[in-house]
Amino acid sequence: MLKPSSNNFLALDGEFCDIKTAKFAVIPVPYERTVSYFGGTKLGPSAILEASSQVEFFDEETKTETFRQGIATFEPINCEGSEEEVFVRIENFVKNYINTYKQFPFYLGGEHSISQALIDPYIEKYGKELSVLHFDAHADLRKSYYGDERSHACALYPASRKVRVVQVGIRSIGLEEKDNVNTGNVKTFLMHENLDQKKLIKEVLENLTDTVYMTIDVDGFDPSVIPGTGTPQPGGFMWYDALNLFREVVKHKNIVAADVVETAPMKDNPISEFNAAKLIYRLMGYLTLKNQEELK
Ligand SMILES: [Mn+2]
Repeated sequence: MLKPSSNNFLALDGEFCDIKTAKFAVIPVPYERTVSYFGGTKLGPSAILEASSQVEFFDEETKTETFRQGIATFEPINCEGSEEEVFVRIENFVKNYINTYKQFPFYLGGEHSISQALIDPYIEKYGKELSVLHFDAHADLRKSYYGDERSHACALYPASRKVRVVQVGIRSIGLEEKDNVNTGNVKTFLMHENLDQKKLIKEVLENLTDTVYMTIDVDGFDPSVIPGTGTPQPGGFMWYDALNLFREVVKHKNIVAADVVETAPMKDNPISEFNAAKLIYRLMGYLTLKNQEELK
């Protein structure tokens, strides 16, 4: 279950993807069950890994060769079986991972519902010290959707009952979840009300606790940045605005894990998976500079 993969992030091999020395781990979770619009998110992790072979080793913004920190890629978590079985399997994997490995993990989806199983073990570990930065077009705060509490439309509901959830990029809310927005543990920054990026970043930092799990639904980006996704929405984050936000969050908070979900590869157009791979590598760059106390 935990053996290193052959389809490695950045196509690394040898010492740079050795699990014993790596600073980062990439863990594919190719789960797709409850998509309501475009399918294909189960192909997201493998497409991101393949596209990552085209990302330059030298990162032009952080001016680092982050891969030298070591990036271990895991075999995909087995997502075959009943919903219940798969969720238990993912959760057990994460619990085991937390107890066994020190590498910062990037979990690759797959549809967003997996975040329920990914986040829970971190809540168990950190309790109310943990907050979740939720980057998404959708609030994902329905208690259930078409009778399913593990729908992608419910991804953040369970976490929001337990810990602080700070939502950014939100521009689609269902009537049945509107009362779950901006109440209790949930702070929701609606996209159209928060176009002043400096102000938004300041308020996001104020609303997060010091220990943060980041869940990044790629539809938080504008579809011109990442068009290949399960349920696209217009008017999302542009590339540099999102990076500015993520850089400041990494700089000021202790990030414990991240997931990047909902990439659905398009035929003959690899831009979505390539941009997701570049985003992950950039985040690794920020985390590396932060560890070296050089993040500006
Ligand atoms: Mn979404």
